[in-house]
Amino acid sequence: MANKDFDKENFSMIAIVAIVAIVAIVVLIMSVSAGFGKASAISIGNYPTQSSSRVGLATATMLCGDALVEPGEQCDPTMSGTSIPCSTFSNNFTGTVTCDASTCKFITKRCTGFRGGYCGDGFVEVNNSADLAEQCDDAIGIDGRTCATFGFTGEGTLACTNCLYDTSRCTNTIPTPPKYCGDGIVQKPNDGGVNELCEGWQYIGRCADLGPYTSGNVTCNPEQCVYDLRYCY
Ligand SMILES: [Ca+2]
Ligand SMILES: [Ca+2]
Repeated sequence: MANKDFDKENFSMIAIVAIVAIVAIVVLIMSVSAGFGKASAISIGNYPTQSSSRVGLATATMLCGDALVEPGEQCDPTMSGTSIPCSTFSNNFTGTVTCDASTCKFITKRCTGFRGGYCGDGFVEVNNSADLAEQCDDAIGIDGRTCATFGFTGEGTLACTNCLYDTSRCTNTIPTPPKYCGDGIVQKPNDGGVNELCEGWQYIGRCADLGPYTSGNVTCNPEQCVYDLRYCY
């Protein structure tokens, strides 16, 4: 009888432990699935917290702090020489302005120049009555400035929108990659003026098909990107 009670007690204990374990596993699986469903929130620099999917998009288009001045930005805080004269924005400004690390734009509020007024009054003010640090004035427009003023190397069009320079339509030229023997691409010619016939170690064909030979195989000379006939007989 005592044994039976003991078995019963043991059985109950085992059952409880098993149920608790199953519940724990189910809760764990549910929380992991929920985690996969949601983008994890992360923060980059001074950017507001954003989801990882947004970060992916930002990387593809524009990311402040990646050492590149991309369309929509005016500068990048990681780059040297991002301190520029305030006169870049208006002939009545003096002083220098640095790249704002959170926006990748210049904030002209610390320049010396006109104050007060409003956006569209024909004057560029370092701090207008709406507390906006103007970079340009909509009534004047870009006033001779171009995308190149902000270091863009492509063509594109600079705009003055709501008294701030808008570089979203500026572009950068993409540098042409060097062409050389060993880059895996057959070029005629490459940057060294060589008309490449092949790239890398590879079988080209039978010597007999390419010249006055009876045997042997033609391969590619990977260092010169020409056919290697040394083993043709
Ligand atoms: Ca103004
Ligand atoms: Ca090549």
